[in-house]
Amino acid sequence: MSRTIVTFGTFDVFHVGHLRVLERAAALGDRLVVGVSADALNIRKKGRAPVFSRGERLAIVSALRVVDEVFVEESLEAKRDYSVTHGADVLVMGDDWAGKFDEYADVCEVVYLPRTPAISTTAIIEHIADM
Ligand code: C2G
Repeated sequence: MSRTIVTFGTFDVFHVGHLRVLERAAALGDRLVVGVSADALNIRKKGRAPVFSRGERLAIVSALRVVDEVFVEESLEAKRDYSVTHGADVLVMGDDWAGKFDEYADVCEVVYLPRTPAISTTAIIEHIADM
């Protein structure tokens, strides 16, 4: 039987840390579905609008070879519904979220993958601003 992996993120200013987590998530199953955060959700999470719009971030993530399907994540709290609707066998997140989604372990397996060190959207924005 095929195994569906679901993961979430903003994926703003797409970088190699994003690519690695999606590649490692995809390797855990047969089909990778990615919930890309709405702009309003990113403002709530990070206190600023994303650099790239939702449409641009969806276009980038959906073009990746390892990604089978994308949808818009409107709310952090709707993970149970999203996981069930998209048939998740495994919910994968980077370990900056470790422990935060354990409550969904009754609908699917919950796995936290180690983050790629020393790269983040915020660091890239600050680096470019300093150039
Ligand atoms: N990531 C990573 N290594 C990095 C940076 C990010 O592995 N150096 C991972 C994060 O852990 C996350 C994914 O890449 O699993 C997307 O990161 P963000 O775009 O920062 O996602 P975030 O805004 O944390 O949104 O519902 C959960 C949220 O929507 C997650």
